[in-house]
Amino acid sequence: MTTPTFIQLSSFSDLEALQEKEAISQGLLQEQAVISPKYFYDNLGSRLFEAITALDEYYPTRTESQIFEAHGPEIFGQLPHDRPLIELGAGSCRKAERLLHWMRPSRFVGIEIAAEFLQEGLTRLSERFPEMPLVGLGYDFSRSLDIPLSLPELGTGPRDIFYPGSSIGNFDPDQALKLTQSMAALSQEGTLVIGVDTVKEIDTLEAAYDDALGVTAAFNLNVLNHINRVLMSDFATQDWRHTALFNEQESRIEMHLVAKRKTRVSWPGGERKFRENESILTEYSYKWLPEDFTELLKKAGFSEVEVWTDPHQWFAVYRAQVRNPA
Ligand code: AVJ
Repeated sequence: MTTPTFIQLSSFSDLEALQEKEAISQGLLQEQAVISPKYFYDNLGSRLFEAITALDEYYPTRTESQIFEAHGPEIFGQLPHDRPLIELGAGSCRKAERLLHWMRPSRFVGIEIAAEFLQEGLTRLSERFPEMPLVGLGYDFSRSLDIPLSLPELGTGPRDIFYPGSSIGNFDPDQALKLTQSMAALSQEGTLVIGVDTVKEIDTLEAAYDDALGVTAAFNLNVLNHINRVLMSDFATQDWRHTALFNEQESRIEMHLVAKRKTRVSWPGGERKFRENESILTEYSYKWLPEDFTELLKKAGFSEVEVWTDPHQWFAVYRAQVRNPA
């Protein structure tokens, strides 16, 4: 059995650690306070997210799996077997586990910000697929969308890229264009398979982000615990409540933490007072009409865009090639 190779790319220098705290504190001091959604994914947060994906209300993961189950061989079966497959935001590698039944890449590379979580997933994967070379990269690609192309562990091109789960929803349309452009560069004329949530009934959308058990509320509130550890701040989770609303104009879910009462939060070098009902924006989750996302992929340099969806059109999976300059 091959042991997974693991590389931590974001091993912070002291300067970077300082810049990170500075960025968080700037976010908290804006008129509309913000915390980046990447801070959801500490170890507990990653587990809470897994729990979210098991909720009745949270249709995206389940629906995407249905699409893969129904069309997996068609989507992945024709991909050449001699290429590396790179998954962005591989998490616990559960999707990769399914996918490796339909295709045999020359190696599997998982990139994930929650490094510990990824390592666990890769270990499980190595038991199921002992012959497959496995690489884990602990890397936060929200810091820089320019993934280091020349890294030997990524293998040589063309490479196939897998970005499921509508993780691209955290990026606004401009950022999403830049990200898909850097995916085109990373793939070096390979194939991209990407899962993206669609626009649908408001009630369905809002229930998915505000479930009856309160798992999403816990996931949202837990960001404060993570920030407390990174920034040494003194957020008290009991002073905050979760909200999630669909902004139709912008086609995105907006998640906030709302102050239940007047509160003051302090950290070394700063403080912020919040009025009752003042909020912190923690996440945007954009929803895309298939025709608009197809357009975005074409703008980013992809061609031959194909789309698969479920009977309700609640989720969409796109496969696209990087256009070969004739
Ligand atoms: C991981 C960004 C795809 O937007 O649906 C789930 C995160 N937030 N519930 C999403 C999330 C609240 C999720 N993504």
